[in-house]
Order: sequence, then C-alpha cells, then structure tokens
Amino acid sequence: MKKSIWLSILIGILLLISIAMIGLWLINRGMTPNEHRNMDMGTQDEVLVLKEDKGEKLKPLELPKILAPSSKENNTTIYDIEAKSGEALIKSGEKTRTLGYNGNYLGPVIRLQKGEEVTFRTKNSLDEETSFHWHGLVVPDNVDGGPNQIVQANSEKSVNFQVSQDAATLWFHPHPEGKTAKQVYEGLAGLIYIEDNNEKSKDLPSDYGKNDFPVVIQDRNFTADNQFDYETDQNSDGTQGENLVINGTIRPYIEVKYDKIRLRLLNGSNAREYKLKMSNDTSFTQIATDGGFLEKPATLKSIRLAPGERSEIILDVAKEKGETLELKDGNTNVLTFKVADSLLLGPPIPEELESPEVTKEIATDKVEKIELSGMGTMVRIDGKKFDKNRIDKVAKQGEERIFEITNQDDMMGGMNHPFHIHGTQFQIVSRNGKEVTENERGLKDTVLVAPNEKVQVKIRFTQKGLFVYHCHNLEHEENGMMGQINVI
Ligand SMILES: [Cu+2]
Repeated sequence: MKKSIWLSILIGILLLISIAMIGLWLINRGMTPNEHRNMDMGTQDEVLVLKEDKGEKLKPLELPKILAPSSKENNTTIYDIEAKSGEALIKSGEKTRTLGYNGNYLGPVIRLQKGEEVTFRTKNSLDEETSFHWHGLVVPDNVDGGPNQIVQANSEKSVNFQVSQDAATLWFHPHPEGKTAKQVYEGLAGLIYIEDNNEKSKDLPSDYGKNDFPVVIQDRNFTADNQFDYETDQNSDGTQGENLVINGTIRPYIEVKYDKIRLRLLNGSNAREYKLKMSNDTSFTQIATDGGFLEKPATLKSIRLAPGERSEIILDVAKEKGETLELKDGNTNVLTFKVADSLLLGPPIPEELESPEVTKEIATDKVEKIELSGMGTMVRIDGKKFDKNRIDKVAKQGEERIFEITNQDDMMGGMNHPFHIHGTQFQIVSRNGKEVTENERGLKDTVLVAPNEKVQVKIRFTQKGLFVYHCHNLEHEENGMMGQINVI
C-alpha cells in the first residue's frame, strides 16, 4: 500500500519535470542566440558590445540641413517632407542603401516657432506604407502620424496644426504597425526644434553647427559589403548594432571654437540605452529634457538616455583649450571634441530656464495603472498585445490624472522599457515612491521603467483623439507592446 503511494508520487514528479522541460524546450526553440544570451544574463545589457571602429578615420560630424519652408500661404508656413530611399557613404568602402527624409539618410532639422501655424506636406516615395509621427509634439490625433495615420506608398498627405508648446527638442520618425523598427533602422528619423521668446531671452548657445549641435545617437550593424541587414540583425528583445553612428557619421568629431557648446542629444536607437559621460570625468550642465527646459540647470557627470529620449546639455570647455575630449558611452567614444587654442566666450548659463507659463502643477489623486511586462515576443501592456480595433483607456480632454507605470519582473529578470505616450507631455512624480533627481523634473514624453520599478507621472491631455502609448524599444513595440487611449 505505502509502496504504491510512493510510486505514484514519484511518477507524478517525473511527469511534472518532463512537462516543464518540454515547455522550456518549446520556448527556447523560438529564440535567437541573442535571446539566449539575454536569458543567461537576465538583462538586455551588452547584447552586442559596442566597438569603436578604428578602421574608420575621425570625420567631421555630419550636420543635417535646416529645412527651409517651401512657401507661406495666408498665415501658414508650408514645409515639404518626403520619405525616400537612397544611399549614403557611412562606412568607408561601399555605400549603404538607406532611407531618409528629403535626403539619403536621416532627415533635416525642422525649426518651428511657438504660436506659428504650419502645414507639413508629407510624401511617401517608399515602396511600402509609412507614417510621419512628430514625437513629443502636442497636437490632435489626426495630425500625430501614429499607426492610425498611414500614408500609402507613392502618396501624399498634408497635416496642419498650431505649434502650442514651449521651446523643446523633439523628433520625427515613421510609425506604421509592423514596419516602424525597420524603417527607423534604415534611416528614417529627424529632429524638430521648437523655439520661443523665453528661449531667446536666455542667451543660450544657439548658433547652429557652431555652438549648438544636433547629436542623433544610433547603433547599427553592417554586412561585409556595408549594408544594413535588418532581417538578419532583428532581435525580438530590441535590435542592437555594434557600431555607433552619430548623425550618420562613424567616429565623428567637432571643432570647438566656443567656451560653451550645447548638444541636443537624441537616442534614436531602436533599443540600446546609453550612459554618457566625458572622457576627463568633468561635469556638464543639463538644461532640457524631452519636452523643454528644466526649471533650473542641473550639473551632472553622466546622463542616461533610453530610446526615444532627448536631453540638452551644455559643455564648458574653457579649461580644456587646445585639448581633445570625448563624450563616451562606457569605453566607446560617441563624439570627439577638438578644442581650439583660443575660444570665443559666451555668457554664463542662466540660473532660471523654464518659461513662467509652464504649468506643471497637477492636483489629482486619480490614478490610472499601466502594467508593462515580459520580454522578447512575450511583451505586453496590461496583459494585452496591441489591437488597433480596441480602445484600452479613455480620458477626458483637460482632465488631470496620475499614470502609475509598473514593470513586472519575471522569471528571466525582466527588461527596461522606455514608456512613451503620444499627444502630450508629462511630468515624473516619483520612482518607487521617491522623488526623481533634478535632471528628470522637466517635461517628458518618454520615461524609462526598470524591472520592479513603479513610476508615477502626472499627465493632462490637452488634445482630443485616439493616441497610442507604447514601449519605445521599437522591437517591443512591433511585438505588440502598445495600447490606445481615447481622449474625449
Ligand atoms: Cu519594452
């Protein structure tokens, strides 16, 4: 009797072990080598280690053109923006087949004034659908360019809106469901600068390409004949490359002729995070986050940038005349500065930056929970994958609320998710109940949420319509880590 009970328990245990093993085998079958590496390490860090491409010579940093208006009709400034394919000399040797806006790779800088009315005449000259999304721009849903505003191949679409927000460094990129990650990887991304009177009154470095530089940081892989090969490099936990490409330049440098230079940093990578610092370990000054100026400048020795995030920093090189410095991510050089022997001196960085009109005070106890979870193809928001026919949340225009974003740890350790929401800017209240550091207190549209972290943000939708929110690890977005909020 006793013997048979023990026997059944033993058989039961063996059965459970074999079911678990079959389950693990099934999960493993669908994984790429990188995903296996992730499993071993428990994080997405260093899936591909960045290398500084010593085979390439130092080259001047490529500077995108400032987009000139095509015309002005009535009170509207009209800009033409075309998504097209091309080729660019990024790595020495053969040219790389690329995508770009109005050019071969990346896009121009679109400079807008607060209060101005603009029309973007967008044209899709690709052989597949795309969309034109203005990341961080506070506009109604029908001009936002999200996955519901597709522009078919070889067609055009005009959008018209009023620029209503304060000075900020925003960006634009495609957003078609299932094709965003590949189109961005191949080159579709550009910067938008919003300027206002407050910014002009602050006397900040603003001479484009002289003491005010766009810095679009991306990581890419190249085949032996210098091509991007998105399909092969694609990783369901975020596609990473081992070469850093800054504004389309490998190993870029800037000749610095001013004592203070402003860098408008954008992490335009699909999935890689950066922790940037100076080679001589000096501190720098952060003046802006995603959505505009900090109330007061913040002094930092390093800054973390997740995919989609922007940060404006000012370097003071007055003590480094004649020297060469680097902005680094770990041991890899991001950007080299050749500081001139004599420097033009600019005014000090102002102590107050933010426009007095910015109203961040949101008094509400209405908490809306958002739960991020999973890795690879298993990523979800609130347990669900994206369905463009489903509305996940509803908000009232003008209503204030707190979004409490959690990142559920899982058996594999979880992943960092940069959470982005369209059509508005928000303010981070706390991480795990603690106040955030001063450099995260500006307006944001993308916030990094680490495993087991709980981030509260204050949010108010001023624009109406159906907006998406998603993980800005673009492969997670493609894997369905996206939801929709209807603002009525
Ligand atoms: Cu994610």
